[in-house]
Amino acid sequence: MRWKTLFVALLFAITISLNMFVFVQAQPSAQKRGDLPLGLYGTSRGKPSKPGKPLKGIATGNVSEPPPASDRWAVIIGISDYAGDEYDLEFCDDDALDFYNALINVYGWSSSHINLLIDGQAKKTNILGAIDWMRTNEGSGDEVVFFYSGHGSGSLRNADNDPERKDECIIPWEIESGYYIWDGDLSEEFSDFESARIFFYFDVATQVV
Ligand SMILES: [Ca+2]
Ligand SMILES: [Ca+2]
Ligand SMILES: [Ca+2]
Repeated sequence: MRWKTLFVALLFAITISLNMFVFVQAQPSAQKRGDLPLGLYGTSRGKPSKPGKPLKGIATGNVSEPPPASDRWAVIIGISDYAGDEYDLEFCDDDALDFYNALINVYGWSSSHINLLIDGQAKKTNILGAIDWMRTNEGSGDEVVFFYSGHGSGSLRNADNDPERKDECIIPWEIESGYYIWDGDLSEEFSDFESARIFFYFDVATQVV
């Protein structure tokens, strides 16, 4: 099995392996304007995580220096306005835009290396297409970032046919269950990336199915 080190951050940055996706779950009411995870290079503005026993599969520590901007690629997704009126959220689009602007203005990223999907742009096919775009461009020494702010869900029905009993998903703009992207799907999507430096950020308002 091929292992790579992945990094997830909400209020802190943690590292996980490809088949140990961790979804940080936040209620919509907890999503506040400006509550932006900036832990990419160890500069989180949020509370530090509590000391204690690390979660299984989680690595901790500082991340090495990033490659030059020409070798960094990102997909940033923020969905506040879902299809219909029932499941709309607040601030997920703002958080994605803040993150996009922070990468460019604070960390010197190139806008041409960032695929930004907001609200109706974040249909399932577009999200998967953006991952394909990143896979086509990235190389072994590159840095890859996947940022998602929106609805998520979980299932005990082995929704993705991976060995986990409990599975989690992100929910594209369509909101319907047939469009969910499960952790096993994401693991598969990223399994053949060459980069060993992949950051995942999930700021997820959880639903239960
Ligand atoms: Ca809507
Ligand atoms: Ca499973
Ligand atoms: Ca799974």
